[in-house]
Amino acid sequence: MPENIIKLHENRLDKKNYHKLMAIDNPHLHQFVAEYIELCNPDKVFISTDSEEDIRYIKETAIRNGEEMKLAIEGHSVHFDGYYDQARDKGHTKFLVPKGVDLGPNLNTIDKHEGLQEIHEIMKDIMKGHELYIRFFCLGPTNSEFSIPCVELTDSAYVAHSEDLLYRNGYEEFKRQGRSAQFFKFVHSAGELDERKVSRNIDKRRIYIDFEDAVVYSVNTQYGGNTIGLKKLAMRLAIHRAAKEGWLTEHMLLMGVHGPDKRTTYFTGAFPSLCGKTSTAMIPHETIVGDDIAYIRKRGDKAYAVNVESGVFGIIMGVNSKDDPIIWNALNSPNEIIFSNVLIKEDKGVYWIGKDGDVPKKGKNHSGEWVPGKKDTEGNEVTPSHKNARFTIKLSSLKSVDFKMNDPNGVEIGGMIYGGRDSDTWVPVEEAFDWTHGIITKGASLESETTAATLGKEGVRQFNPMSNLDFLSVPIGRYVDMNLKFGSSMEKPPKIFGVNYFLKDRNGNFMNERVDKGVWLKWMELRVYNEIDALKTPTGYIPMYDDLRKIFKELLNKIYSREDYIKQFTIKVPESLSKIERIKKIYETTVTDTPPVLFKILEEEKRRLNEAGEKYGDYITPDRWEK
Ligand code: SPV
Ligand code: MN
Repeated sequence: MPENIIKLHENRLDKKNYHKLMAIDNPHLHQFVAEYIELCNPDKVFISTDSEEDIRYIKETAIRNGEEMKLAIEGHSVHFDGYYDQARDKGHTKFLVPKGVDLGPNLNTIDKHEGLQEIHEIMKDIMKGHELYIRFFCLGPTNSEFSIPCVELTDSAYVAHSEDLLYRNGYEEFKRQGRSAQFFKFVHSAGELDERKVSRNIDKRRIYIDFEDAVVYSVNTQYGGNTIGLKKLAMRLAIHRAAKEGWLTEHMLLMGVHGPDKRTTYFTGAFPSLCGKTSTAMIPHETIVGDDIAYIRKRGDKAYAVNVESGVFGIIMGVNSKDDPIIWNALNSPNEIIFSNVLIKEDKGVYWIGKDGDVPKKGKNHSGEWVPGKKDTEGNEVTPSHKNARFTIKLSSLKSVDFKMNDPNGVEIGGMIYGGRDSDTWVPVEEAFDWTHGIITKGASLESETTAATLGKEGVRQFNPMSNLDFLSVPIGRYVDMNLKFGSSMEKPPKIFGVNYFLKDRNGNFMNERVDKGVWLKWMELRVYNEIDALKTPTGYIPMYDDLRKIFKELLNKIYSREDYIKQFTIKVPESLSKIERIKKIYETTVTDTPPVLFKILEEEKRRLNEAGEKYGDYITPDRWEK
């Protein structure tokens, strides 16, 4: 290792921290760390091992420096992000693209040289007056073909603490892998803080991703989705790596659905943010492996998946004791939890939109002191908690955690689910004809109405292939092709399903209750083994009424009427055709490398819909398909 790097570490780190860093035999790591200590210029550097003592130090520092505040229940704390720093900033999240590389027109990019220059300028001395925390983690279970070691440099104890709840420790893994570690690197600074301890220079908020060197930079922001490097930032690096190596990185939950005779069938599920992914993964009666990101690999003729994370950064809005009893119990017990952007009451309890009980008369939230009716400077009403307010918790705090959650082999996947926020087109659950049909008409055709998880207007229908658009680091066509290839080389790939929890009637009311998704899961589980029959429609296989009635009764003790079934499972020919046209147009015009089979499959679907429409009319009730 060059002398100057050793010297720098000797100068900048105290003895104890120096030894902790040097215990990892990886000159590339030492050099990287040295570079950013020099550039960001923190007052102090803390190297965290996997020891309880080091982890406790970070946790306590977050409280001591005011980034988190203790709450009434043991282990609970709260963190606030700035009023305008409440969601992922898509506009300022960009890929640093080397000359000659083209990611297509849908991804946000900046020339690598120019971007690095800009971000390095912003980072100069940015940690002055701050302590830098350096942490090591492992994405995926340790000691597994899925493992990816990561190092995070951050001057936010809140970010470092969050990562402790969300990821598996990796200091020992770094020591084990030594010089052979192919690791991801993250540098984050919250930048200058104001008196409320929130990032002051939001205008200089930047999140730049260098997939070539596997580095992500994030500055002048605190919101987890912009700063927790191992989450969506690492995901972009992993998609790039997966594309090169022939596996998949997906924005997917991973869960065990429990079938007859103690059978467990594992499903992945892709849903855009705020569309029911976490609450599906934590549904009563089933077990959770993960709620957000999955790595999927083929072994023999089977597909296996792991949860990249070991905790949940989940949306809290709407969590209540009836619909989400598992999350509810965890959130009301003495666990280690960070609440972000909720309302703190005088008694140091918390409130969020949709929680059981009355809205408090006052409290403190991301806008400061809060009372009902409060308006912000633009005249918009300030809700008690932000719609994108979150809870951060270890999966091991949930009673439904699946026993294979840390299995280095992953779990074998039986089915893959795609679902978006769709008020008028898809039926509540439908099985694709086969892998190619599923990837194209369910995954690659996914659309969803926008939500508060990203900055900008809500309720606008947007194209979001595999719910992964925000995180893609390869051109869309190539990504769709990777998905097609993954399953088409398998004799019996996982089955693919489309679900829609958000179907509305003519009056704009939801047609289903939130708990109904449990029924769709049980139906899909049985379909993986073809244990029940289904009706063939132009868009896929839909359930038979008697099967659903039985599952509704057994699972929810609910009478499911034929009338409801008919309304929910009516195939809407005009809406389905418009959707195909919208999707086709996107793949024809804005995607530059669409695999030709996509157009063929969409044309076939269009022909089936037209033929059925001529025969049965625009709105085709399920009894038409009955044999
Ligand atoms: C999402 O928005 O999809 C999340 C949270 O899971 S974030 O980390 O913001 O991506
Ligand atoms: Mn997500």
